[in-house]
Amino acid sequence: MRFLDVAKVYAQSGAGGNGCVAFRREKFIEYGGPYGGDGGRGGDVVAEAVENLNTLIDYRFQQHVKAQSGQGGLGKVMTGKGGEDAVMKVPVGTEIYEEDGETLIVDMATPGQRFRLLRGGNGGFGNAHFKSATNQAPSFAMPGQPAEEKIFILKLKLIADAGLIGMPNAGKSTFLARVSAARPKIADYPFTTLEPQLGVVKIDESDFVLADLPGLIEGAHEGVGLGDRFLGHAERCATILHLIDGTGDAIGKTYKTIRGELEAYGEGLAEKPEIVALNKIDALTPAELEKKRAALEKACGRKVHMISGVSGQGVSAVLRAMMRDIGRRRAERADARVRLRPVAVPRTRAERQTVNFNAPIVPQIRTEAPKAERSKPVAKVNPAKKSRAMGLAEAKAKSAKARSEEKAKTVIARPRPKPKPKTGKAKARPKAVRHSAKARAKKKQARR
Ligand SMILES: Nc1nc2c(ncn2[C@@H]2O[C@H](COP(=O)(O)OP(=O)(O)OP(=O)(O)O)[C@@H](O)[C@H]2O)c(=O)[nH]1
Ligand SMILES: [Mg+2]
Repeated sequence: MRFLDVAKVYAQSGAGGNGCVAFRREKFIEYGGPYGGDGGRGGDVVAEAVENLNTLIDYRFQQHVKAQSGQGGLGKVMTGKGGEDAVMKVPVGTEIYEEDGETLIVDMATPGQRFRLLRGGNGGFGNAHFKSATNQAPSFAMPGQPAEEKIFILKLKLIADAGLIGMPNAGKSTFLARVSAARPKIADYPFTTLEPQLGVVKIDESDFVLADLPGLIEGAHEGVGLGDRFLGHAERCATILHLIDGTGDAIGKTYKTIRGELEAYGEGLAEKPEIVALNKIDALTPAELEKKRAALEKACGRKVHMISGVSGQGVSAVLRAMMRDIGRRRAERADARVRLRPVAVPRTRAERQTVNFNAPIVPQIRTEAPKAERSKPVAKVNPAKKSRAMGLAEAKAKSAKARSEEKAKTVIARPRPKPKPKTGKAKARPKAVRHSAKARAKKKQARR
């Protein structure tokens, strides 16, 4: 299948169905009244990101996408059928732009993501909708809303973790074939690779997606060679592996040319983590190797990996360095996802009253003094009065102690009477004595 990363699509949503003008005509039902139904809704145009696609080639052959219109309303107050939505399936990583190609509408970066691009028209109201006390037989209905239409530009930016960049013939495709199961075309002429190739790399129990991008040459940002349009695929990468052909001349200049192209492209590519590797070391003598390494390290100002895509020398160390950058970015994204996770705020009364029985039981930590202690207010004592008060209190305590000792001496504790064992028959309560009126009056007199 051919790779296509830019497509132009003409899309149209469905128009709403017209409302119906109808009157009820039935035997024995006089003044049946208005009976026309509403029109159906037109279908939307929806974009959906799907995982099993990796090119926009479908839109080379199908450039018009049209949703179904709604059916008109019918008699007997029947609403017309709604139109079917038109779903545009796009690969994950597709950006959808306005016709100008610069105003981004949506980035379809997550599998299964759906976005409504055009809204279908609403159906018009039928005449039954307009009946009222003052207009009992309306003979008009509303037309459906018209469809929307627009031109969209789709741009696919591959979701790769790492990108391979370099001059043509630097050995990028050979490297990809070495580290993954991908089988890109390899040949000793420039621009063998004409479109990006993807491969899954496995290293130390982890894996990542590596993209082999077509070669860049001086002036690529002005369209020389294949231009820089494939650099868009490196925009989402966590790291860039910059390969330099060790058998070539002017290593430092080659490095700076590619860096210049990345800077001219912009979009943050020049600021991305970069790993620099001198390739094809199997074809170099040790003296040449040292000379070229020194030249490259001077040009890039950092450590350079020495590798060979053919013999596999130094490849694992490069992959580990790439995995470190990728792992760092993955951790940052995971953090951001946690931070951006919406906090569930109860909105309805029923939600607020819901008890979460799954919540962990946290033991109550008492931070305040117990209630009994709190209830005793601590009286503020004047320091002058304090000694007197203390003296009084001491005297009081002493006298209380002396009294209790005296009591203990004089009072002989009597043993408590043992409770009598209960007999079978309960003791009858004394009956209330009812006094006569004369006796009560006498008692009242006595109280006075
Ligand atoms: N000796 C040697 N030759 C290599 C090595 N890697 C690649 N080559 C050769 O270099 C030539 C170009 O290799 P490719 O992998 O096609 O280079 P590329 O960077 O993909 O080139 P484009 O797709 O044209 O940009 C081929 O003839 C490879 O055999 C290497 O490590 N050692
Ligand atoms: Mg290639």
